[in-house]
Amino acid sequence: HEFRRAITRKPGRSIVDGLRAEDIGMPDLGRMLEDHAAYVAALRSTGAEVVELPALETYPDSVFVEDTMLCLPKLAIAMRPGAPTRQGEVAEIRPAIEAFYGENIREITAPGTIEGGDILVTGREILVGLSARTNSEGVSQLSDIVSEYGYSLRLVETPEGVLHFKTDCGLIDPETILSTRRLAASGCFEGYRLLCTPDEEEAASNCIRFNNLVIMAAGFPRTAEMLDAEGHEVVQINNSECARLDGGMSCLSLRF
Ligand code: CIR
Repeated sequence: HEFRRAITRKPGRSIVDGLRAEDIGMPDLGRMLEDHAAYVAALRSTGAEVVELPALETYPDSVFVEDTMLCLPKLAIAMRPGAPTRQGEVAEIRPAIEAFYGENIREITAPGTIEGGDILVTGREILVGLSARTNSEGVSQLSDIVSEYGYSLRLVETPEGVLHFKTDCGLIDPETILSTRRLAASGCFEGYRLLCTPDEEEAASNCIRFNNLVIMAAGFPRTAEMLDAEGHEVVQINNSECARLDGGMSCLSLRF
């Protein structure tokens, strides 16, 4: 599957107010901007068009655009974030989505909640993890929408204490998934080719396949080596600042 475009949003000064499960220090905007630029450059290097939206100070977590929309080839679905401080991000990104999808946009409505970080689209189905941000009403609305387009959706569990389903996994190719051992242990990837992150490198699992590249967070040499040995062209991007806000490689873009 070829991605022709991606949408990102620059981080702003308000990132210091971003949500986080645990305080491991304040994110530094200068460093985050540098990392963000490297990420955008990696996406662009594949020949894709990348739309970079301006920073949105009203929404501290708005750099994590993935949570606001699900972009499938024929339609986009506006999410309804479970984090109340993030719900307004959806209206803000909508015009950028309309520019590509026109009328082909559907939406999740109250009391449903769902965030893109809980959704993994593989070569054969859509996996959605229930989490503190994604409830069963949100999943059932999404299931109704995508089934009209011939997709099958499967409900899975996000490990306890983990923000999103995809915090712990990423798609390497249509049939291969990189996952933490704790998530794989749930059995949710049965039937797929599974690669597991080595101990202490769990945070590397939230990687993305984008055209010819696998883009992963820097600082996980054994995972990088494993992917390299599998024949992938691996790009490593510093993720220290986003990690302070529980964000990773997938959250930073919408890819379609
Ligand atoms: C949040 O808690 O919503 C943000 N600080 C991090 C969102 C990360 N998004 C993602 O994994 N898709």
